Amino acid sequence: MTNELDLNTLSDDELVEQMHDDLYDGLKDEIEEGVRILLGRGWKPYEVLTKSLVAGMQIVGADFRDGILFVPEVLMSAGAMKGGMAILRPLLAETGAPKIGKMVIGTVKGDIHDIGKNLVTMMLEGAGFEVIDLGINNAVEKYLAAIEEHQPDIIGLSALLTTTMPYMKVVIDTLKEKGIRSDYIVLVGGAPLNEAFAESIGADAYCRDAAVAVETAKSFMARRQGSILAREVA
Ligand code: B1M
Repeated sequence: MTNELDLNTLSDDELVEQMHDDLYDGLKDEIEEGVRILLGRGWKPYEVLTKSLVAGMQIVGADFRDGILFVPEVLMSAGAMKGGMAILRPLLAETGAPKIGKMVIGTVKGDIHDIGKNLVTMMLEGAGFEVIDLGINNAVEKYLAAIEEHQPDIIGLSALLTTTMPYMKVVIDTLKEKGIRSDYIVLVGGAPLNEAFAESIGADAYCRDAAVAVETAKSFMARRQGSILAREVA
């Protein structure tokens, strides 16, 4: 029982292992405390995120897949994960650098998974992007309205279900129909996707995880800014 255990007395490795258990058990308070302790011991926010929270969620994911955990339990884990992420978010976003690009991101229609998308948002903000997060279950009209309002450089689409990933094509096809597809970089991500799928629906790139999303967004922005400069010089 975690409430009988002083997390402060654990070594780093023991604490991370305990946090995996606490995430599994959906213990939000304990997860928040664990995050604070690791930060207090000098861990970098990104390390805390990946080693304690993301790794712990992978264990939850495997047991959900195998029918050992069910939706209510996974929701508790997700709530605990979000508690930890809320502490890390401002720390990951702490950068005085000017914004290097703007992204509109959202989970597509029919899909309510948002942990991965939130992580991508946090990491992009930390890398200096301005991110407009549309949340979950977004119909194409929501993306279009946000594009018009915010004029982003990048559109990010997230889907965690094999049944919702085809909706990404609906979004991209609509951009094509409106003649605005080439105005934006479209990045897609989510556990069931792969590069071949991204290519088949006409996305610019598939991002395996949040770190890849940051690298991909940066490299597309560099290319985009390069071509804008080239146009101005010509
Ligand atoms: Co859901 N669920 N779920 N679920 N759930 C999965 C996805 C599933 C694989 C579980 C399983 O069976 N193993 C399975 C999908 C199977 C399939 O489609 N083939 C599944 C199912 C079936 C369902 C329901 C249908 C269950 C039911 O009701 N019977 C239901 C669907 C509801 C709906 O959406 N309409 C459902 C519900 C839920 C909960 C609500 C309980 C909860 C979501 C809570 C929340 O998000 N707020 C939940 C969870 C938590 C999961 C698992 C366990 C974990 C997902 C997660 O958060 N992973 C998941 C199993 C799994 O993926 N192993 C599962 C951690 C996260 C950090 O990783 O999301 O992959 P991920 O994000 C990564 C990358 O993918 C990438 O970067 C992220 C960070 O590194 N990325 C992007 C993601 N989006 C990106 C966007 C980008 C770039 C990169 O844009 C540029």
